[in-house]
Parts: sequence; structure tokens; C-alpha cells
Amino acid sequence: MFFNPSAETKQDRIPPNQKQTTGFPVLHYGEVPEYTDLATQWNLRIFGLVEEEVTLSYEQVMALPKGNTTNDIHCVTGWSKLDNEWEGVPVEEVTKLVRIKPEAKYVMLHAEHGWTANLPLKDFLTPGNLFANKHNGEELTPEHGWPLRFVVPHLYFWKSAKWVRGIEFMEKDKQGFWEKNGYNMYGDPWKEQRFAWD
Ligand SMILES: Nc1nc2c(c(=O)[nH]1)N[C@H]1C(S)=C(S)[C@@H](COP(=O)(O)O)O[C@H]1N2
Ligand SMILES: [Mo]
Repeated sequence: MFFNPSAETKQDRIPPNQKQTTGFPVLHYGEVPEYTDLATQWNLRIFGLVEEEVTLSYEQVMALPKGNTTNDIHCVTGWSKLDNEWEGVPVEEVTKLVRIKPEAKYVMLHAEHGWTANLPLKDFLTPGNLFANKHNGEELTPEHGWPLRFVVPHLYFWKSAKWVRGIEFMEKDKQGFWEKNGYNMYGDPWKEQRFAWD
């Protein structure tokens, strides 16, 4: 009988009730933001429970040390895309700039047009998380989050905010955009935490 060990291994990487895709679907609520001049139309605000709030220009973000991470994307709607390579600014390079206060326990990511996603601070700070400007060696396309998107490999991909513009540190958990619409506060794909009641 035909036996393909690499296919077997990959199957282990697909969480329950997900299907592998080889394309790169585009999924979001609302319009893709358009920028003609990042210097005047874009900044990244880091605020909330921090010793020092900062607002960075795109040039300042891109001047921070860079890193890489790989992930398997698992979208809550059921598709998974394996072996993605991301390049950008590791999360610790950004948080170093503000010094997070000890009372901070949760993070709200703020994206263009008011879209938000929440996650625990511990999950936000997981090594390997980064603010990406490249996917598989290419500059992000606008529909995949250019100029900057968050990537958190271990949660359903809706927590990986595209077009991120703000990082807010909070004491208490708050619902982001999809969480207000019934999605799970945490979103572990291996436990199938899709909806609020899962
Ligand atoms: N700003 C913003 N980021 C977002 C979303 C969104 O609606 N707005 N959707 C999320 C969801 S549900 C998924 S699956 C991924 C999709 O990323 P992609 O379009 O690059 O595949 O983006 C996430 N980040
Ligand atoms: Mo998604």
C-alpha cells in the first residue's frame, strides 16, 4: 500500500475540524486600508498600563531589530495553511520601549478602522510573536495586512490583527471585534475554542 510519511506528519498539524488549503485566503471585516504616504497617514501607538506611552512612525518601527517566525495558520472558519514564514519586529523589541506595568494582564490590539482583538498578556508576549511586514520573503500585500500585522502563531488567526495601529495594555480582559460577535475570548485551535461557549 502507498505510504507517504510526510503527509502523515502534516495531518498531525491540522487541528480538529480544520481543512488544509494551499492558497492564501483573504479574510477580514470591512475595507482594506489605503495609504499613499505612511509618514503622514500611519503611526503605531503603544499605550495603557505602561510606564511610558510611545507613538512610533513606520520608519521607527522598521528601524527596530528584525526577526523571523514560522506558523501554521488556523482560521476559525475552517481553513489551515501550513508553513508560513514571517519577518518583522519581534514583540519583545516593541514592549522594551514602554516598560509594561505589573498590573497589566491583557492586551487589546487596535487595527485601522477601529477593528480590535484581545488576548492575555502572557500570550501576547510568547516568544515567536511578531509584528510582520513580510510573508514568505515578500512584502505583505495590502489585503494581508500591509504595512504591519501582528502574528501570534498559537491562537486562531483572527487574533493576528492586520493593519495594526495600536497596542493597549489592560488590567482586565475586554472583548475585541469578533469576541463581541460571539467568538471565544482565547481561541486555542487545538481545543476548538471557536465561540464564546466552547
Ligand atoms: N484588522 C483586521 N485584522 C484581522 C481581521 C479583520 O477582520 N481585521 N480578520 C482576522 C481573521 S478572522 C483572519 S483568519 C486573518 C486573515 O488573514 P489573511 O487575510 O492574511 O489570511 O486576519 C485576522 N486579522
Ligand atoms: Mo479567521
